[in-house]
Amino acid sequence: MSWGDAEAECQKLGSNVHLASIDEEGQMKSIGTYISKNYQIANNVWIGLQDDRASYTLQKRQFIWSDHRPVLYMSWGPAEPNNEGEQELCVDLMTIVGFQGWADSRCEKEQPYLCRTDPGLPG
Ligand SMILES: [Ca+2]
Repeated sequence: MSWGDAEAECQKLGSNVHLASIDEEGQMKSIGTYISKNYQIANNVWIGLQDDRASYTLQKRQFIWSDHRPVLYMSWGPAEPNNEGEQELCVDLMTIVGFQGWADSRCEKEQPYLCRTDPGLPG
């Protein structure tokens, strides 16, 4: 489904659930390995990173996580983010690099998604 629909689906799972944020390289590797081993997915997979449109008007791209965590780490795939057609405001895990590199993509793209939950956080 689209990035927006995927984020809404994650939120239905609980008050602390959003599309996945990724904090560091070890976590990225675990996630990429997990998806590759357990799923046959030809599409990219949505995560919670999105272009902050407000700052985009300032000609400076800034990415934010839908769960409001600080952006501590990024793992762009080859030639990404390229903002093709100036319409790629959402971020996914690239299937061609084993889900370990990120791409900016059009938010309307229909594709699988990954949620993240933190039961320890207050709602
Ligand atoms: Ca792109």
